[in-house]
Amino acid sequence: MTIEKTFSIVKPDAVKRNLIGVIYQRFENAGLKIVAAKMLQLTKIQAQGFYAEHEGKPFFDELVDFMISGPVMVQVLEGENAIVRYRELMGKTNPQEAACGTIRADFAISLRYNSVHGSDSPISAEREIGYFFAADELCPRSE
Ligand code: IDP
Repeated sequence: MTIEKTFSIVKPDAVKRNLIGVIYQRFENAGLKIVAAKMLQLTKIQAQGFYAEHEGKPFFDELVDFMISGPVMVQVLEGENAIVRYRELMGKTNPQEAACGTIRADFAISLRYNSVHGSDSPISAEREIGYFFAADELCPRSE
């Protein structure tokens, strides 16, 4: 059994539509524990740095503009195989390709306005958690 931590964002389109609670419910129903969380208004520099791997792609500037268009919720989720399991719970990037019952199939508006982010690998999870949280902001939940 591998207990992992993964990084998650409830993106501005979902925060604007008052979907924080229902999306958090999906995390908890799936057995993922929230071990850190906060609401943030990202700066342009923060959003550009977070999505640095996409710099130069045609959708980069609009992605950054979207991510700073309103507050986001950032959180760390913990659980068995949390990284892959949370990616499955979110569904594919494009909601039209996302499996029924996934967060993106149920709530996303479009490929860009797709409601949630989740780390895609252990290396990304470590980088992304560290990008937004200090180590002492994570609460152990071993119960
Ligand atoms: P992911 O969020 O499923 O990991 P990535 O490929 O890392 O997907 O893309 C990051 C984000 O950029 C997506 O979640 C989506 O909001 C946006 N995005 C990705 N590809 C496109 C595109 O082709 N057009 C518009 N936005 C895109």
